Amino acid sequence: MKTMLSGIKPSGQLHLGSYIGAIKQFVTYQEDYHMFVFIANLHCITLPITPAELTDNLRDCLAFYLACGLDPERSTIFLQTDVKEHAQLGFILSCQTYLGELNRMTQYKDKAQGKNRNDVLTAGFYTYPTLMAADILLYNADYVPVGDDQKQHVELTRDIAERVNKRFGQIFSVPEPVITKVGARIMALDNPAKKMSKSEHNTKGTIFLKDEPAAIRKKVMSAVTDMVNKVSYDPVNQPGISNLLTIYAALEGITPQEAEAKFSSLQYGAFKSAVADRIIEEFAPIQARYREIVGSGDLDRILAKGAEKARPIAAGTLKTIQKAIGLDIF
Ligand code: AQP
Repeated sequence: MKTMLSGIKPSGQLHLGSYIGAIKQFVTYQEDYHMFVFIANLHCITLPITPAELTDNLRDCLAFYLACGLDPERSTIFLQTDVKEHAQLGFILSCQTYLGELNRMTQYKDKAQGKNRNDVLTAGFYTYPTLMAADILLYNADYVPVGDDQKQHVELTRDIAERVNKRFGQIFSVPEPVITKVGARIMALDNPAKKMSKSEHNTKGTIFLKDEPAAIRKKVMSAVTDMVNKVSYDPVNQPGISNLLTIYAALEGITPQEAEAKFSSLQYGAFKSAVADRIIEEFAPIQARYREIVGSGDLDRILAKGAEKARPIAAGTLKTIQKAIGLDIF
């Protein structure tokens, strides 16, 4: 069975984009792959976050993984810091990565244009792609399901793996990104030119997994559209409507074109209402399970079990590379 690995950085509340672009995929893939799903807590501290918020987010992330259908008996679900090898391999790989490569990372370039960047952006934020490479390579993952924005990081991981293998012998599997066909980039409802994001402070554009039905309906009904007045899938000229079609299609397991055929005769108001209904229907059982799970004592036990399964694999890979590069005496 091939190995797949992915994770989420719970730097804020999880949202519809995290669900469609990540968690929903993980749940499907656990049927056919040896699946590792982790909570990327180290990645959360690359940008400012309060300790209380971070702790809450970690618990929520795990509870939502389970509520959405990740099965700890089938998948290895763990917290990144419970496996110390992530940070250790991250440092080793940062010594195999060139500054030019990190400078080219789009997420860094975007943030590096901001005001006061020298006092805001940390060394950890700059080198986080090498930590992400370690996350993946520790488990010799064959495939890494990611949303559109993370593809570049998996490509850097491949380059680092190939470089290490060339220099020190065959150590790492070279992973391939897996990008979902529908919903790899869910856009903000209030600005379809921007990705739906946890760190976006304007919450009108983001549907959170925790949102009540009334809030979901309000956000969808006020989603930015256009003056064309025809429901059609045309991301260039009708980005708002196309985003809503993509959301509906991803939840329904159909193509945006099939969704368009279903709604093309409707006015925007009726179409938006159908999309809101579909999201509310999808979230209802997830939110009910989340409420049961989040207060239960099961979360600790599940993380402990996941770390127990992940640690020996990670330790084996770290030992191999340490030996290969001459860090170990025995
Ligand atoms: N809007 C999205 N559409 C589709 N996929 C998405 N993902 C995130 N947002 C969308 C995918 O979810 C996985 C986990 O992402 P992450 O939470 O670890 O990091 P991120 O991409 O940086 O997510 P955010 O919400 O945009 O967080 P902030 O605002 O903190 O940067 C990834 O595979 C991602 O592509």
